[in-house]
Amino acid sequence: MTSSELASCNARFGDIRALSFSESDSGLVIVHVNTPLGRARVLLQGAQLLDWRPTGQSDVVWLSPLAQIAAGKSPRGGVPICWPWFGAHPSRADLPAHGFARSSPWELASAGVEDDQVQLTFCLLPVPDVSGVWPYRVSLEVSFTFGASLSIELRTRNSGGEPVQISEALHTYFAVGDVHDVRIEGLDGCTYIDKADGGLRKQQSGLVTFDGETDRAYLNTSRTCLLLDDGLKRKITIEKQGSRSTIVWNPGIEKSRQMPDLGESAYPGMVCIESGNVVDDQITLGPVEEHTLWVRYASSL
Ligand code: TA6
Repeated sequence: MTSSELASCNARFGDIRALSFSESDSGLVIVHVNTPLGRARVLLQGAQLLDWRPTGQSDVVWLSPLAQIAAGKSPRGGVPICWPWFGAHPSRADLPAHGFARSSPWELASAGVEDDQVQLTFCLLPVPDVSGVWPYRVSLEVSFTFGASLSIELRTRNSGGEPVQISEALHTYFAVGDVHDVRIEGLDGCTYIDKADGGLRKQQSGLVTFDGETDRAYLNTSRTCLLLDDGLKRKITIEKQGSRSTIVWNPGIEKSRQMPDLGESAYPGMVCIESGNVVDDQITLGPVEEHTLWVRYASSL
C-alpha cells in the first residue's frame, strides 16, 4: 500500500528536480524539498512538515531528535496540523488530541517550482470511521511555499448543507538556542488562557519569556509575532492572516521528562508559536463557505 504511494509520487512528480521521495523505516512516505533557497521534509501522513532550513542557516522549523515516525502518530516537531478541533475533544476524552488531520493519510495533489520556490499542495483523504465523530462534508487542503521564507496556507471548505464549527492551528515548533533565553514580541496586552495555571484568563504584559512550563492560548489577536533568539542570534518573524489565536507552548523540564519523544535534553531547543483559531475564536462555516488560515515565517540573522 505505502510502496504504491511512493511509486505514485515518483511517477507523478519524479521529474521535478527539487523534489525527491523516500520511505521511513515504518513505511511512510517523506517528500524532500531541496533548492538553492533551502531544504525541507514533509511527511505525507498528516501533511506534516517535519523540518525546514533556509540556506545559510540552521533549522528554523524543529524536529525532535527523539521523534518517532510511525503510522497513525504525529511525530514530535515540525508543523502538525491541528484540525478540526484543538486540544482535547470538547466532549469525548477517547478521541485524539488536536483532531484527526495530523495522524491521517493525505495525498500530494500538486507540486510546482518557480524561481527556485517550491509549492506543494496536499489534500486530506476521506477519513474512515470518522462519521460518528465528525459527520460533516468538509474538505481540507494545505499548501506550502518554500522560498527564502516559508508560507503555509490551510484551506477548509464546507461542502455540506449545514453550518460546521472548527478549531484549528498550525502547531509550529521553532528551533531556538535555549528557550530560557528567547523572547516573543507581539502579544503585549492580549488576553490569554493559561493552561499551565488551571485555565485562568490573564493579560500579557510586555514580552513573553520562559522560566517553566508555558502553555497559553492568546485570543483575539491577528498580530505578527517576533521570536527573538539571543542564543542563535536570529529573529523569526511570524505573520498570519485568517487567525485570531496565537498559542505559545514549551512543556518545561518536568513534563518533558515524561515525554519519550522530547526528554530533558531536547526541550530547551524548541518553542511552539502556533497560529490558529481556538476557544472563543473558533470558526463557524456556513454551507459552501471557505476559510483560509495563512502564515509566513521568515528568519534573519
Ligand atoms: O499547543 C499546546 C498544546 O495543546 C499543549 O497543551 C501540549 O500538550 C501540546 O499542545 C502538545 O500536544 P501533543 O498532543 O502533540 O502532545
